[in-house]
Amino acid sequence: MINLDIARIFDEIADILEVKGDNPFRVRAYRRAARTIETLTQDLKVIAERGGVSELKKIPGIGEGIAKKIVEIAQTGDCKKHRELARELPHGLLELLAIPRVGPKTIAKVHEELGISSIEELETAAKQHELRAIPGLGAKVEENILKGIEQYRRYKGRKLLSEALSRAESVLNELEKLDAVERITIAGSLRRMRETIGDIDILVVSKRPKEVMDAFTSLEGVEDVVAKGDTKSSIVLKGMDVDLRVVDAGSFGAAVHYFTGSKHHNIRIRELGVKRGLKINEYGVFNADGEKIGGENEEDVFRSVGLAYIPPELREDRGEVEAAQENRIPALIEPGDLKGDLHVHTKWSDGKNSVEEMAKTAISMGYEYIAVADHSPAVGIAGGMDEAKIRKRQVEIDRVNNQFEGEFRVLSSVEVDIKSDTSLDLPDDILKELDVVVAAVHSKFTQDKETMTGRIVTAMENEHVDIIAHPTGRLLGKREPYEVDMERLMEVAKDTGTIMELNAFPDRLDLNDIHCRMAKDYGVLIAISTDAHDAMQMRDVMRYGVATARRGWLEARDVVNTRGIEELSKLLKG
Ligand code: DGT
Ligand code: CA
Ligand code: CA
Repeated sequence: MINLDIARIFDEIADILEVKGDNPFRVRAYRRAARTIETLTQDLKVIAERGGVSELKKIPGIGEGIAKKIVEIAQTGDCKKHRELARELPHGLLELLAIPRVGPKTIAKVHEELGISSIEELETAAKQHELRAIPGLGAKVEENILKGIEQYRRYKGRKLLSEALSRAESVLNELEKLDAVERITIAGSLRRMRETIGDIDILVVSKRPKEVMDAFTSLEGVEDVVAKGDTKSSIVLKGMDVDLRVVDAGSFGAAVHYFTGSKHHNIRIRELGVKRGLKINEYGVFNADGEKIGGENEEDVFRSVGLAYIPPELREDRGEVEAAQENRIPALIEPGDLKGDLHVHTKWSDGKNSVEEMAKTAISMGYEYIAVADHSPAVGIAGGMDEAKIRKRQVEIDRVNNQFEGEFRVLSSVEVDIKSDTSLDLPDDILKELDVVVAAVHSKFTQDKETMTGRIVTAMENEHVDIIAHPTGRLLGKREPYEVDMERLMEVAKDTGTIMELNAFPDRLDLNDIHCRMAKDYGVLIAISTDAHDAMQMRDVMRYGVATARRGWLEARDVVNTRGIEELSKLLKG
């Protein structure tokens, strides 16, 4: 799919235009298009070839100018406007744009006033307090820049799970076509479904490795061939590192286990082997006489050390080895267990689809219900709903519910803002009329830990608030979580019967895996919700939420939206 590349180009155009102080509406149009394109399920290249500009323009958020650029990129692989803009921008500024917490305007200023055009220069200037001399920038900005640089370096080179997974799946699609490929699988952190991925690891069984390597290193989108051999090759594919290893059929399971990792998990397994006089490595399981006693299948490895099978998502040395010894590996939740989505947006706030369109897609996914949780007014950007708007929306919800009577239910909900003074953005007498109330923090992320914890606790104590959405507010690679006492939140959630959300959006995954497991320990229920702003997102992003839930050891019963509508209603507050 060409979609992610196009999104990347549009994001860069927006960044550059912003540094140049271009019209903010134009900047926003590119950003909006990028966000839409990222989550489209259909290949833009296919659409462009089939229907050209006119069909592209039917996609929400894509106008004439952007549609033309999509056609251009689909045909030539490149965008002239993007190239020209990048050329106009001093070298190095593009990388500065990737630093979180540092906006294009600040970058324009430091470049103009101090000639800064690299991360190192910016870091030195901030440390030596040279930035505060520039009007509009102060000590706080310097501090933020240093934090942002630290964050940037931490994430540098790591990609979101969603991006890595779609890249890896397209590589698998191509290589599976080869006769020379007998077996193929994803390994590494991607098989464990970590939230960010350093590089993609792929394993293949083949008797003709050269053919496989030739195909691999000449895939469409290869930017660099870092290494090429008979057993291992590494490429850079559209900005992502990909390793491919060819192994013998008899070693496949052992290799898959080894290269799935994690490293810490592997070490534990190897130690268990040593205790039994076995040697376990990527080639197989060997006894004291050096005879191979297993390795064709991954199960061989676990069986040889007396363990039940451990799903990849658990292999982090976080107690899974002990659990497998005692036969208490959880029956992890699966996508098919879900019966609904408790946090989606519609046209009534900042979503792109109508209530009916969302309902139809949900029905096609086999769901029994969705909660339409449009924003409350305080979240200004999102066209929030006041009381009158909520009542108007209810008429439409009632109509759709009549239409799908008995088959499907649209629950009326809001994503009500928890304001910085701890009050909710809608009064109780409106909240009590709704089926589901989702509450979330959208502002003043910098409050201290105690204040922020109190703010969320107050919301949980409200008798109408059912779910706390994206409870830490993080955006992977862009915004750190705000300070909050998670243990305290879990205690209060348990006491008040409040559900915690696992937001499935790829750059949120919030709660994260560790917090999910904590919720389970506290007996707090989780809602895996997409926060989708259109119907396609609702379908596409749920898998990342389920993956994160699995990494958090969750079973179907720990997740509230595995319940049918009747049982769900009992778990919601009044
Ligand atoms: P990443 O790529 O940073 O997201 O994380 P991984 O886990 O994919 O790490 P990677 O690609 O360096 O290596 C893939 C797997 O290979 C890793 O999960 C476990 C295994 N592995 C790599 N190096 C070692 C090692 O030194 N010892 C052991 N036991 N296993 C290793
Ligand atoms: Ca890897
Ligand atoms: Ca690797």
